[in-house]
Amino acid sequence: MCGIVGAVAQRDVAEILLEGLRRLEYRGYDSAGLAVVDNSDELHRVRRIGKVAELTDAVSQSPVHGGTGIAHTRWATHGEPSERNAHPHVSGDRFVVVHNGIIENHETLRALLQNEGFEFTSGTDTEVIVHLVNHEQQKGGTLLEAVQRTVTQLEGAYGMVVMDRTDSDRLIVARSGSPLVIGLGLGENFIASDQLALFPVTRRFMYLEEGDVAEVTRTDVTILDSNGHPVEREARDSEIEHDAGDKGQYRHYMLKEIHEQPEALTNTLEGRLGEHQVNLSVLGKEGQELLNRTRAVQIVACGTSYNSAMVARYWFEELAGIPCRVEIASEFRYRKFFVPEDCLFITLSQSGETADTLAALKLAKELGYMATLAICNVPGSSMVRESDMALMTHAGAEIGVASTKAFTTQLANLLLLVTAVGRHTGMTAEQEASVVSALKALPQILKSTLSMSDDIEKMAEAFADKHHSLFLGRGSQYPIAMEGALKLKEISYIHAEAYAAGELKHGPLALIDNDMPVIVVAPNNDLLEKLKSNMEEVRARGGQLFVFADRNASLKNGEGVQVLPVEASPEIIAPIVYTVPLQLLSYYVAVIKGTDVDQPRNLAKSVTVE
Ligand code: HGA
Repeated sequence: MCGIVGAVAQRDVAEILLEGLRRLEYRGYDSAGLAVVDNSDELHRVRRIGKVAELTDAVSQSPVHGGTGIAHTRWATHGEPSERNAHPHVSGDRFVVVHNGIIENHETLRALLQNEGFEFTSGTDTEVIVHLVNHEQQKGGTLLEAVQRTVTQLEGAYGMVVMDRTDSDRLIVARSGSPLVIGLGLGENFIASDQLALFPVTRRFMYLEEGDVAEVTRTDVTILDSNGHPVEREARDSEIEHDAGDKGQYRHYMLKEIHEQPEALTNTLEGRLGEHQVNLSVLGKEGQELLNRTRAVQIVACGTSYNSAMVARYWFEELAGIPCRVEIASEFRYRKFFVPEDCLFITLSQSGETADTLAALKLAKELGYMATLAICNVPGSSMVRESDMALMTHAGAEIGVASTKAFTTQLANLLLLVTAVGRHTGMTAEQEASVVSALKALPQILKSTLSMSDDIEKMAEAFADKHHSLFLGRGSQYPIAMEGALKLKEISYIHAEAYAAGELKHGPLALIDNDMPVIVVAPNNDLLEKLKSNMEEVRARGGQLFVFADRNASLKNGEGVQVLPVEASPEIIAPIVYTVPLQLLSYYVAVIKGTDVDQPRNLAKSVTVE
């Protein structure tokens, strides 16, 4: 969330900053701004409400020149989206700050600073930082020292960059709870909240650790750890193979990413499937030994990742026969937890920077779980670095705010993991071989499933004027119904609820009328007959059913029932397969409704605030 870009260079940096913001825009897009210091030490700040395009227009109308600058695209947490609240914030026409995170003690600090005579011009928590830096600098010393003293007074989370108009040879950066990377160039250096922002200028990065404060000049990077001691942070070439690029033939990133799933799944499974066995040697010998020892699992995640964890719960208990608990990260981090013996703690996150999940991971390490494992899409992310082991999803950069390929690749990795654990807890070699063969077939099945696209586009028309909807599933398809409902809410703004189909009669049936579409995921499994009864309950009350059913399930269109046949698939991978039509449905409903599919209102990607 919130994108930060900074540059210290000899050349003009405004274009680099704007391009960086465009690349980060999916993380926050209610307003944007930049500030650049020119050769005469003049500060030029431009801020605009709305998207980065508004800022780009403003800069192209009155260009800004200068080799040192910082920029930000905002997802408001404190203070409404407006020009006055857009970053960068300035103090005394000299100090300039962009910030990602939340300063929790901002009210106390604001009162203190106002007493000292500082005038606030925004409603943000961020503005306290810049006045505090100003206040500390007045006590003397370097800007780096002023920032060090500043951060000791901050409670909450921050990734920040500080610039001094009168000394534009350097930028000071600090991180605690919000990611920042330093991009290394030749005679120029850069900063960003995500390496993606800097790919046009460098592929070499240094990742700051929690509590680090650093000084970045054109030629040097000096880093101090949380105790103020100088530290070296390794410089690494980015492992992200290809740039997210553009949307290609697709109208939206989301549609592109939905269609990339067969390839993403192929990549995620590459090297991890033997002839009849799962191969997780990527975790190393020690990692595999930890899986041998695992006798219980705790998964913590948020949003879409939580839904994939919920599918894994069915898998762990059914296939591996071990207890699996799943908890929303923002709940886990604030409640007391019982830690079973030999319990593996798993976090799931596309970005690896999800603030609540990271906090839960830290807590888990203190609580004494046997080991921690992250399933994540971004190499080098905080979650990957802070976990004992990581399984990368290799889905490629996901730009659409509504997660698609990150979800299905997480599921595939979870199934690999269930199998690698399960073979030590009672799963037979035949069961393992059938998981392996199902996973091998998966990319091709997904390809066939994508060919439902045109039919789903037609089906979507029935949703354009609806305000509410219900999604139903049973067993491991219940979390898929949850994910379908989440997708529809996120991008079409239609209220959607998911229920385990057996729950209908305990309340939600009261909502059914012909204005409430009911979407059902109906693979051909043991629960199909039960599900058919649940559908009858809806039909008998005038509900409109839209059913995604296995083409062999002999479900037919009829009065109030529209059936879309789905490619047959082995039951174990059916949750992954049925996700795809639900993604397409929410996509086409959103397109018909004319919403901003890739950047839906009020949301942002990579939730780095609590
Ligand atoms: N709290 C700051 C920054 C918000 C943020 O980091 N969002 O992801 C603000 O509201 O401006």
